[in-house]
Amino acid sequence: MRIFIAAELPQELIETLSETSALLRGAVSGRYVAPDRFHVTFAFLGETDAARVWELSSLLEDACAGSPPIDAHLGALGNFGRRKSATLWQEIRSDGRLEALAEKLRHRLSTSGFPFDGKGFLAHVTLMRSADLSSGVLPMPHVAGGTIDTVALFKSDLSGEHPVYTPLSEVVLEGGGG
Ligand code: 2AM
Repeated sequence: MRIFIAAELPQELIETLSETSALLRGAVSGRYVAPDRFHVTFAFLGETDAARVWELSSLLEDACAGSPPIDAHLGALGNFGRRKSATLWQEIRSDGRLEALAEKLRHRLSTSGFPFDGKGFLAHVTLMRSADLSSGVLPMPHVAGGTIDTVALFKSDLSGEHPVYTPLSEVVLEGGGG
């Protein structure tokens, strides 16, 4: 099955990202990500043996142990890919805490023999895919802060009209130390 590990987002960030997404709808053509699918990917594993999912769940528990919830806020818009078919996202800042957790998770995946996409981690939430950035001027994004307290192992099913992301296991961040 197709697997990735990502942070789930608190309601206040989802609502603000939805406001930015609504502004983008008026400015840029492309495929919009539904707000219930917003997330911050830490590691994309791709096709993974279903028999190893339990192992991944405990790896996730271990990597998150002792990590307190992460205060984050939304930043600038950015994009990957080609100008006429770009992935458009909003940056998410956390004083390096998201980066540190991504590093820890990726290290554990490597040492446990789980291959993952090796592109460097850049904390972002994808708002649009196949966006034509030549078609308009990007709006100023809405910004807000919120606390990220859940990391999940997701199954991604691309067989239907829209991707379906199903959490297979979730870890609540609850270590001390703020
Ligand atoms: P993106 O949001 O920047 O597109 C599920 O596909 C998630 O895994 C997406 O959030 C996607 O990031 C991320 N991802 C990272 N590397 C990927 C890859 N090689 N193929 C598909 N998705 C990838």
